[in-house]
Amino acid sequence: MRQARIESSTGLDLPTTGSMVERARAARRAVVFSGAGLSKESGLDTFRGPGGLWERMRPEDLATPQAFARDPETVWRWYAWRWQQVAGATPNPAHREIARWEGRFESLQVVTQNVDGLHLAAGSTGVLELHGTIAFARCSVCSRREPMGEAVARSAQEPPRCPACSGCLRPDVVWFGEQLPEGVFEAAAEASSAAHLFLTVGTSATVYPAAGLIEIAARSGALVIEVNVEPTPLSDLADVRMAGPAAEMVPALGRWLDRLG
Ligand code: BJW
Ligand code: ZN
Repeated sequence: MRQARIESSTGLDLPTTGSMVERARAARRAVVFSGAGLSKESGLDTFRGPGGLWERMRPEDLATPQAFARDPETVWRWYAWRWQQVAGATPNPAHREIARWEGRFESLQVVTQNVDGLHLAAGSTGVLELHGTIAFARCSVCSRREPMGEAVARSAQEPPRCPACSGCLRPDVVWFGEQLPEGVFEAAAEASSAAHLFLTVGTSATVYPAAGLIEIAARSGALVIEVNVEPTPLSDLADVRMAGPAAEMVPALGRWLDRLG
């Protein structure tokens, strides 16, 4: 296993010479892999850790198909509440910096576990949303989609019915035990195996298969950079670890890359 070779807690003390610097300078293909911590400074809660959503609620009661079958009202109310938080949130400096990188690399693939749409709102294009999106509801029977705002306006207390088949609407997200949207993980894995630079930001790296992308990138020889306020189980795979909030560290990383030319 590779050791973390560069540690930074300010983003200002990254080196300007050495082999890592040369790899960063030469990087043409980049992947950004993000999790809930990226949107923390946009005012959205993470799942795990202090103050996280799972401190107050059990995932198995809310984010599984079994929970929805057992108690659709509770699950729908929770997602209606989450939707309202997301609808009021705006991208933070980290989302905006990542969007700016599209002009810096020959190819930049954003892969997110987040359902909040903030990468898209910041201007990133071609974003791969591994765990779906809270912007839409979908029929649990016929899969017809409808904007979540409209579904919640029809009912925030219990799942509204599908106009086409009367099935229960559910959020268009991926729950535990469900398959990821077809082809999305495969595209993310392909980009990760071809990446020269792989930034993992704001994820606890505990949910699979998503977290496996970090392993794929490291195994394929990418320069792996981790931005997180805490170490993760996959921190040892990172060549560069930036310990701090994404909204500060990602712009600092961008300034470092700019200085390298
Ligand atoms: C900051 C910060 C700041 C804070 N700045 N950083 C292999 C091994 C073991 C289990 C499995 C396995 N493969 C599959 C599984 C099962 C399961 C799984 O992974 N379980 C593990 C938990 C053990 N996976 C699945 O079920 C997946 N499906 C699947 O595998 O299908 C295949 C299959 C199906 C059926 C039969 C057979 C095969 C689906 C996973 C779906 C995950 N869904 C959720 C909910 C989405 C909807 C919603 O939003 O409600 O996705 S769960 C939740 O976790 C959400 C997230 O996307 C995901 C990851 O969380 P994330 O983003 O990492 O957030 P946190 O909160 O965990 O971490 C935040 C981090 O930010 C922390 O590290 C902080 O330190 C940091 N931070 N502030 C920077 N300011
Ligand atoms: Zn339907």
